[in-house]
Amino acid sequence: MPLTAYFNEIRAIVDDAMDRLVPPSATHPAVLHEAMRYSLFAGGKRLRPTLAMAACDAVGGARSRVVPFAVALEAIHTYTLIHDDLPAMDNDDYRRGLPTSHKKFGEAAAILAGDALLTLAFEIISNLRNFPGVSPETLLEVSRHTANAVGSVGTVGGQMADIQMEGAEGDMASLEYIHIHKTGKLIAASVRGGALLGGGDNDAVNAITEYGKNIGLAFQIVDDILDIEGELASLGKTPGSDTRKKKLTYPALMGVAESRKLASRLTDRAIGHLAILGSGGERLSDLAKYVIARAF
Ligand code: GRG
Repeated sequence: MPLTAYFNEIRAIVDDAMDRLVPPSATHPAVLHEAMRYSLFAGGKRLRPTLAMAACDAVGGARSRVVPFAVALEAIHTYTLIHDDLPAMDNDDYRRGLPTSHKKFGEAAAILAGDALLTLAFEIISNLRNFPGVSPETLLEVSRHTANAVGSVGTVGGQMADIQMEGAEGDMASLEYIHIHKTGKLIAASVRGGALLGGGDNDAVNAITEYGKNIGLAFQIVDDILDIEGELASLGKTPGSDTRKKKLTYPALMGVAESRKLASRLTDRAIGHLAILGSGGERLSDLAKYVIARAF
């Protein structure tokens, strides 16, 4: 099956589960639930859910064991985007081709929609009934690891460092810290969680985690490049915002050509970690290639 068809298949499964697991728009207070659903269903790529499902596929796990986790990942990712777009952070007007949450619903509702999505994600992950065939120990470990990946030593820490470094001189170590934490950790947690829930053994889970760390960083480097070279129509957000905000990025530090080479090296390294999975790792390998070739 071509990768686009795979993305579409996963999107349909995840969107259907999301519709069931997220309270309906009319639930009181309606503006909050409308805002949560507005951003969730605004047309994201579903990259993290797809990676989690592909990791589960790679270890031969039943997909039913990972679908609610995939929904939770998208809820977490969507909360980071809503909060990142706020006036106190990146102050962006467009996301996924639509007005940002605070532009449509106001700042208070946007903050609370983000808070509610993050909380809902862990409500979903910690409900054993959502994960048929998964042991409580495995679920607890996935929950702990995911929380760690998105907290103060993960995504939130990366975002704080990113804000602190705006307009500053910056060096490679700070840049690597920001990108690994802001973006890479959630991507790595997506594949690790998918492999664990799919019942992968230690070697497979560790190999897939290393794969995730490498594509996580490659993904953010490509995002930096797209901010320079991308088009508004395909990105769904205004390009050039990193430069305007004097963000510390790979192209700013090493130029676009070297950044591309680095993303490519990281992708090769990621694919190298899949060797122990044999043909089971092919889909993850295709996804790694997609990460560096993507245009949005
Ligand atoms: C607010 C705690 C907090 C964290 C924000 C992820 C993040 C940290 C900020 C988003 C800013 C940004 C553009 C980061 C680059 C990487 C990234 C997460 C891009 C968007 O992810 P995609 O391309 O988006 O998967 P879609 O819309 O397709 O889901």
